[in-house]
Amino acid sequence: MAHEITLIGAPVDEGQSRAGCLMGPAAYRVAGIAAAIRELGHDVEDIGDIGHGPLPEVAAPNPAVHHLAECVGWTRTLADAGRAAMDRGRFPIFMGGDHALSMGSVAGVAAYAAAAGRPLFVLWLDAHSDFHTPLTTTSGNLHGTPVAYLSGLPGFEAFPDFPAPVPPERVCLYGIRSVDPAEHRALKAHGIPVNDMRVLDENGIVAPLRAFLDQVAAQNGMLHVSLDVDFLDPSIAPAVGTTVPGGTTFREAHLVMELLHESGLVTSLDMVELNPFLDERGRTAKLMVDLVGSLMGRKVFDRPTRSFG
Ligand code: B3U
Ligand code: MN
Ligand code: MN
Repeated sequence: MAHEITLIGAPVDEGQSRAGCLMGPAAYRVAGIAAAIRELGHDVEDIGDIGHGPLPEVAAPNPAVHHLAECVGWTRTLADAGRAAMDRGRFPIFMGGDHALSMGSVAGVAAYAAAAGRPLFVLWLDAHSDFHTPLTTTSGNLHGTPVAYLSGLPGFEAFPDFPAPVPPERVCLYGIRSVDPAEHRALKAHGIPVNDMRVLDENGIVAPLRAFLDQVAAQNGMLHVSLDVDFLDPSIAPAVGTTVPGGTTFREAHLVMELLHESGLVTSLDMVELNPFLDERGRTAKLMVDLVGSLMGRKVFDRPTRSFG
């Protein structure tokens, strides 16, 4: 199926403490993201980079939290941009930018899904669970909080109310290998299944994902995919501020993307945490673009595929 893709540049750098993610959208353009998707038969428009808009007056609920006003601003503008793209029947790709951008991207997609009367599912491809709240974070980096925000947890009073919080059984954390103690407690209390590397090593990279995709298909759901660069092993994707060893291999990552394509279920995508300042001759940006190619249908050989649902 041909998609109508809208590239949304989201140069968010305020959700963490290492400057450079703001160069992400430019790096993806230089790596040829639009042409790579167009080559696969999809329509592509690039609406350029958006900003965080006017800064609201907000008080941080915890002194460690920094750039709260900017992150709230980004959440508003990205939610509006995502919703607007989907209202036009398009498939938004949010080119980050750090992972704080997903508070906005998922809020926009969730607002659209609620209006369309369809359940939203979220696949979080990440080394981290990103399940802090502004109350529990000790680093103060809000890129560690979007899963808690989209789950409707308290502590996000400075942010717009999340439209229709995503229930735990519709969230799939995948590739996880770094969870802070407060996140661990909150994940257990809230009941979000955690596909950490223990689960993926034992079951393989395919089976747990298929099980989740079967759920999405059975409920005629929409599926937002949030791809953090650190889902990948740092040896193949060095351009990220928070490297965690033991990530997915080149082949596993492509297989995940191919499976997602085959499912036909994905309706929006984030590409987050690329820090081009830390890259080696653009290899991480190129790999991320290649992975999007697999998600959009690039394959070595065409063969009948298994259906979902
Ligand atoms: N959980 C830690 C580390 C972290 C989360 N996301 C990233 N790093 N990229 C924190 O700071 O919240
Ligand atoms: Mn993340
Ligand atoms: Mn991460």
